[in-house]
Amino acid sequence: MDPLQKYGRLKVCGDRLTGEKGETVRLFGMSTHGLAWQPKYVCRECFEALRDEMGCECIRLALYTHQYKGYCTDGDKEELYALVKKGIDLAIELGIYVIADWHILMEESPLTYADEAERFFASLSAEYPGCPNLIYEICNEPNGVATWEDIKAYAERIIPVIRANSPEAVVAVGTPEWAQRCELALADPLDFDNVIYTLHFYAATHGKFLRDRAEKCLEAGLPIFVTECSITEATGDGAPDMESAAKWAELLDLYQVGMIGWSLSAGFDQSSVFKQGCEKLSGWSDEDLKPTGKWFREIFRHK
Ligand code: IDC
Repeated sequence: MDPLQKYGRLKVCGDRLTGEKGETVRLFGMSTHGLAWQPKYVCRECFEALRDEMGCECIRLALYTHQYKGYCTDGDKEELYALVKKGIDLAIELGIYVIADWHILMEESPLTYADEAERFFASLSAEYPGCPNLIYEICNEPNGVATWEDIKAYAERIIPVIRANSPEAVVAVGTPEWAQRCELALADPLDFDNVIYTLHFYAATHGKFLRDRAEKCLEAGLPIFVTECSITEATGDGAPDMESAAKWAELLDLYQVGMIGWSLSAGFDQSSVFKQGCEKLSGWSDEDLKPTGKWFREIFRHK
C-alpha cells in the first residue's frame, strides 16, 4: 500500500495533520536541494528509491525564488516550472505526498515576489485541482525585515488563490527568522482551515531555546510541520550534533510532528545526504551516505 492509499486526503485537525480516517499522520521525507542546482534527483528512479529504500512518504520540491537561477530572477522559468510539475507527476504516480516549496530566502520577505507567487500558485493549483498529494508551502523562510504581519498579508493573498482551485489543500506557512518564530503564529494565527505552520531546525545551531519554543507552541495546540531540517549547523555544513539531533527527534515523536530532511545532494557540505561524488539515484549503501543521510534513513525506516 502506498502512502496515499494509506492516509488519503490530508487535513489539519487541531494541532495534528490527519488522514482520511481522522488518524494522526506524520509525514517523513526528503527535500530536494535547489531544483535549478540539482535537477537530476527529480526522476522516477530516485523518487521510487526514496519511497522504498529510505522510507520517504513525502518529497519537498525546493524552488528557489531569488538565488542562483532563481525562479523570479535569472532562472529559466519554463524549465523550472516543468521540473516542479515533473516532481508532482512522479509523486502522484508513486502515491507519495509532495510539497511545492516557494523557497524564499535572500530576499527576506515573501512580499518581495508576491505577484510572481500569486501567478505561480494560481497556475499550479489550476493544473492540479483538488490533488490530494500536493501540499503548498508558500514561503520557505521569511527572515530579516519580514514581520509576521507581512507574512500574514502575503498568506491572505496567496491562500485564496490556491483554494479557488483546491478548496481543501493543506497550506504550510513559514514564520519570521527562518521559520523559527512559531509563537507569533500562535498569538495571531491565520484565519483559514487546513493551515499548518512550519518550523525549521539545524540541530548543531538550534538547541534547547528553539525546542522549548516549539514545545510551548505544540503544547498550546499549534499545528506544526518541520518541512526542513538537518543535524548540521544552519550554514548547511559543520559537524552534526547527534545529541541535539536525538533531542529533536524525541520532541517530534512526543508531539507526532512530521519531518523533512535537507537535502538531496552529493555536495561537499554535511547537510548533503549523499557523499561527495556519489552518482547513484537509487540503491544507496551505508558507504554512499553521509551521517546526515544515515540519520534520516534510520528514522524514516523505523517510524
Ligand atoms: C543552503 C544550501 C547551500 C546553498 C545555500 C544558498 O545547503 O548549498 O548554497 O542554501 O543560500 C536554510 C535554507 C536552505 C539552506 C539551508 C542550509 O532554507 O536554503 O540551503 N538552510 O544553509 N535554512 C536554514 C539552513
